[in-house]
Amino acid sequence: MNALLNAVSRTLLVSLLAGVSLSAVAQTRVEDPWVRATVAGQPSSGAFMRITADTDSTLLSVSSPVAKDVQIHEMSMTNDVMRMGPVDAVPLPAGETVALDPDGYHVMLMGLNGQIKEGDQVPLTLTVKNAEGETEVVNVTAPARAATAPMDMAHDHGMTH
Ligand SMILES: [Cu+2]
Repeated sequence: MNALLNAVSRTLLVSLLAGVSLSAVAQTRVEDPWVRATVAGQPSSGAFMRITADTDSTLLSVSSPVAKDVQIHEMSMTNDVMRMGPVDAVPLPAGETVALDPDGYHVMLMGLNGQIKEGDQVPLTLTVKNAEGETEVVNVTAPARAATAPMDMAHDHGMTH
């Protein structure tokens, strides 16, 4: 009887510890990252993903070895005119999934070192600051996909940057 209780409390203790360490590590979750494949000679491309932070956080920057300059841009409509420009940071409210997609915030890969072919695996490094001011570095690998969605075609970075 004693041995059984011991085993039960041990299991509880282990799961509690596991739960604690999990929440301490998994602060910012990045889902479905992808990069738009390019044609030869194309100078820039876009990277897209969904980000969920578990505390009020801020996406400060993104970097990638495939591009000389990586910027975070925001698309917005002002008086029926679509504008796009760099932003300093993207707010990531606690528990809210923020989409970086061709219609809103997106990551611009500028000054590409070479063509990004469909199926390439593109490393991206996100720097996120949480509510306590701690910096977290999130590394993801984004597969390159062909730009077939209509919204991608409408948003031609090569022409506007
Ligand atoms: Cu852009």
